[in-house]
Amino acid sequence: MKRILVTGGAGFIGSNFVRHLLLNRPDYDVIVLDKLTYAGNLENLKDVQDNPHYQFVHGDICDVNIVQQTAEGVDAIVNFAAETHVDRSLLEPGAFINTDVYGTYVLLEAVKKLGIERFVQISTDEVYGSVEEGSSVETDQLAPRSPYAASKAAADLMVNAYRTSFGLPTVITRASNNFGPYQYPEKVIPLFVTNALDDQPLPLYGDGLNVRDWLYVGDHCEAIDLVLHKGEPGEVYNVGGGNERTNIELTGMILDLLGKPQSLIKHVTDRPGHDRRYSLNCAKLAALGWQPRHRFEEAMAQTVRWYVENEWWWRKLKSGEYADYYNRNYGHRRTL
Ligand code: NAD
Ligand code: TDX
Repeated sequence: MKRILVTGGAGFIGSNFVRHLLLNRPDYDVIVLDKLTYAGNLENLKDVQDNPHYQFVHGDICDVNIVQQTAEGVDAIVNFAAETHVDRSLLEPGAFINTDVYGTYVLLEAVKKLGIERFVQISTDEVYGSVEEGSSVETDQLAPRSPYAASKAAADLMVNAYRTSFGLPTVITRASNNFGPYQYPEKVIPLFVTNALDDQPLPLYGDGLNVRDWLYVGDHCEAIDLVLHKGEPGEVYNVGGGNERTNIELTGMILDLLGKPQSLIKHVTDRPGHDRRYSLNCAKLAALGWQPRHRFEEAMAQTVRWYVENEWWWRKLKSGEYADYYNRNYGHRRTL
């Protein structure tokens, strides 16, 4: 494999993965196809823009022509492109169905038509639904509960259908909550870090006892690299960090790392349909040779420091469209 198309490569995980590939696979050519939605940002890739092995194409994965043109001659596609924020999927689900479902179908058609060797679909633990006890295995039934999760689950089913019907060389990864540098400040960690830096309240949904499993983005990139090269066609691989924390624990940790008071926490009206817990069994990926290498406390300290030191990156994102979204999502919430 030499030429990799990374769709959605200007977003949070995609840009970290592009950097990972250029560093660890220096003979590869990496092409990014990205629509540059509110979440896509070329500044995420500023440090690699002059790398001769990197190329950026501005375009939509729902656009058949641009996808076919860009995918011509590539050995693999890794698809990160998606609408990704659960709260936005409650406000405007349409974009999620377009990009996450229809866009994935357009990519699968390109894989079929062009005979591309490998298609990796980046999916999520949210497709399993809320897991009150135990941990999800790859064969569990999908039970998505938000429009975002339902769109991602539909995409997973379409990927598997193309595998079954046409023998396409597909693999799916289902990761838990990622954290690290370049995450758009609507997601809980960068949102709470940047609010706290400005001494603004941290809007914690409900009782704050919902559990997420935190995965450092660098560990996720290593898992995707492994699955891209060694994953069995047709298989699904869970990718979890093994760091299950309640949101209130996570919030307390952020405030401690920043030396800010716990009084910044404001319990507000819960997210409708808020999944209580996600938990992944990752034995299948471990058997392929992957383990997360970063300790949660250290990776969190490093991540919080990154936002402290890179205000140039996030400050300008928190105005304009963001301010309007913030008002729509948080303006009506009551303090509990
Ligand atoms: P993100 O929102 O930061 O980035 C998404 C990127 O996709 C942006 O660059 C955006 O411009 C691009 N994009 C959106 N619609 C597009 C379209 N129609 N055509 C081309 N590009 C388009 O997302 P992220 O957090 O980096 O997530 C990447 C992938 O990983 C997603 O598929 C998501 O479902 C999955 N995932 C994310 C997490 C997480 O914790 N962030 C966990 C598990 C899985
Ligand atoms: O303001 C907030 N207050 C709050 O309490 C926000 C934004 C979130 N939360 C809670 C909700 C969740 O329990 O924090 C937890 C994490 O929320 P998000 O950062 O919105 O992530 P989540 O909904 O868990 O989904 C994320 O992980 C799985 C990503 O956004 C998805 O793209 C990924 O698939």
